[in-house]
Amino acid sequence: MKRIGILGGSFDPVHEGHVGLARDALAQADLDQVLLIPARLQPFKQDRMPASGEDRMEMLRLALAQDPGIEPCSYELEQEGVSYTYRTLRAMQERFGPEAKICFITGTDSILKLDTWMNAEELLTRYSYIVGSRPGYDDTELKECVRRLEETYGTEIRIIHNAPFDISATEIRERLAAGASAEGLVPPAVLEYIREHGLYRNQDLNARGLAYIREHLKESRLAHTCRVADTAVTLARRFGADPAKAETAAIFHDMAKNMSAEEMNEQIRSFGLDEKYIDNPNLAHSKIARCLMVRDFGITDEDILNAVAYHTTGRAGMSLLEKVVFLADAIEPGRSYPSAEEIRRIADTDLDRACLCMLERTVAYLKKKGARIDTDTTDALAYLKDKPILNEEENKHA
Ligand code: DGI
Ligand code: FE
Ligand code: FE
Repeated sequence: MKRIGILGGSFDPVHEGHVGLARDALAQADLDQVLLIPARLQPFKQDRMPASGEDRMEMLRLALAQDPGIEPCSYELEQEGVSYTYRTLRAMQERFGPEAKICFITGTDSILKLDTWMNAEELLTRYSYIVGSRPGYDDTELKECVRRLEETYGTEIRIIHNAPFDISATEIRERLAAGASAEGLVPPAVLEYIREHGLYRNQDLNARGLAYIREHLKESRLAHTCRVADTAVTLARRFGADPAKAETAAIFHDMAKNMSAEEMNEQIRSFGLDEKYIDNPNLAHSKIARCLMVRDFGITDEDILNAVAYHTTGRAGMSLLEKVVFLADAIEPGRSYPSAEEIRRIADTDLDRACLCMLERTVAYLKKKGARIDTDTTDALAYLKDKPILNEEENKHA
């Protein structure tokens, strides 16, 4: 009978504790294979911005490259909504067939609470469990629990020895955000990936931004913001902008969007912004956001600030990051205006042309509505039109 070990978690990021547990389970519990399954994390339901599913998968691949028999599995990332262990285990049973034994790998704390999980009886009767116990740890409570579960449900539970790993992913993220070393805690290839992609670098700031927008934005606007952040990171990587800056700018870009018109006007006056933004919330929200980012969040990075301030209009001479955020806002997957698909297609290869196409569309739309077109919009349009067509390599360094 094939025995498959399943280890779930956020893996944000995967660390030596996870890898060690998977190795110990493979070596000590007669397993043929171990799968590490990252959970779907709902951004905006959490108090921080998690790394994307693709990044967490990639970090797992890097961490497990030297371990035949241990692999990441994207099953939960591909599902809609919240993940439940019983659903994942059902799916794994289906994948490996009725002859396979699905063995859920867990820590001591989880097994003690297993009978409070959703569909606990199904979990306890159909699957086996592998519990990592630290050497020297007082496991009387664990043994008593194992005995009770075996007696009540006939569950097979194996206790394996697992070297203590005293650091959590939370502490690792905090170290990385503080610029401290996480060497020895995270596999070297994963550390390199984190550094190269700027993961966790702005996490404190992003978490503060997240808390603000969760309080000030409507549900649908939050969802939009989340999609813009994802899209901005993707575009940043595609065109060589800084993905961490793109993500931060995206989180903040619409922070003032749901302010009442009166409050916007008040803010425009108190920040000394141009009077032309009075009674023009479509343009004002970007400018107010910039001021709030400086005053209330201490953000000084001009590129991030400009990416937010010009996300609605663009401007002449706009930077790579400004284009990325402008375009991400325009083509995030929730946008469904007529030319959205066409602009997405252009954005696969050509950042400037995609921005240009979006600006042309906006101008046409505003003309039809009889709305006043801002000079920044017209300037951005003229700028991108006159720009010689750059090839992709040049575009990266423009
Ligand atoms: O805030 P979002 O809805 O995510 O998107 P946005 O900030 O890009 O645009 C908000 C609105 O602003 C949108 O309906 C188009 C409009 N807009 C864009 N450029 C101009 C503009 N409105 C005026 N009046 N003038 C512009 O130049
Ligand atoms: Fe906006
Ligand atoms: Fe937006």
